[in-house]
Amino acid sequence: GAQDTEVVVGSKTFTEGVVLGEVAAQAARGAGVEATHRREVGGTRVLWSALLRGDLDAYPEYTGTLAQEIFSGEDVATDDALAEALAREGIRMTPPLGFNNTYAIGMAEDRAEALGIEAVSDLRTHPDLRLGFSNEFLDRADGWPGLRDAYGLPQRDVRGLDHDLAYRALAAGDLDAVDLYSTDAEIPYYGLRVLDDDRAFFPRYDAVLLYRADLEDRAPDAVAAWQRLAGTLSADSMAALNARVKLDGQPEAVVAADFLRGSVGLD
Ligand code: PBE
Repeated sequence: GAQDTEVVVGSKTFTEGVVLGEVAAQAARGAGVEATHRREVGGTRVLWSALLRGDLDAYPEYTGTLAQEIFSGEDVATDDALAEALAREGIRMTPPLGFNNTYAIGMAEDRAEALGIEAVSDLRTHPDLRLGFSNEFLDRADGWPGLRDAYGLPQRDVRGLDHDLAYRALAAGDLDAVDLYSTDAEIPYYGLRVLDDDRAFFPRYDAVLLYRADLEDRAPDAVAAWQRLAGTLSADSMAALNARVKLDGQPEAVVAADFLRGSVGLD
């Protein structure tokens, strides 16, 4: 029957992605649908391809990432246009979960203060700064190449690194600026300065769940459970979940279960 199917949820290789993948898998189980979570499958393009192939049935994604990285060059300026572009690929998205996790540029507070840097455009007059970016940010059009062009940034000392290492490199003074994900727990923990994106380069990155349209027949109860997650997470509450994993060392599955119990009344 329709509910005999097993739903396979994937997640990208970063904390929030894994937490949201757990939330999606557990919400499906709560609706009586068997679900597995393949954690940390890779980056955006790997997850997207796996979803199109049917290796995955669902994964957490961000509207700005879809617009800039998956459908770049297409007119997907509104969420409706984006939903239409997805539908042409046999993919659906939930309404936004409720928060924007944007890229941002961050510096250690004392270093930024000493150099008088408050906005991304202030970086133009500091060509010798050492920049470190997560590998995907280094390549994406909505990452370093686009940011550099939009602001006319002169830095040449730019390296790629694992996102988790960026915070330690900032704290140790080995790097001057890195890309942040705005719901990262480390931003308040390290008291980082988030530079003002004064040319409004970054789009919104509203978190959504993507899923294959065929799930509407195969596992309608899972789809209904995911739709109910719309609007249940603010940026602050997402950052708090990320903090429990990254700063307190709690397993993503426990954090996700607590969220579902508290916020959407599932058991
Ligand atoms: N983001 C910030 C990235 C990673 C975190 C949401 C823009 C993304 O997964 O697309």
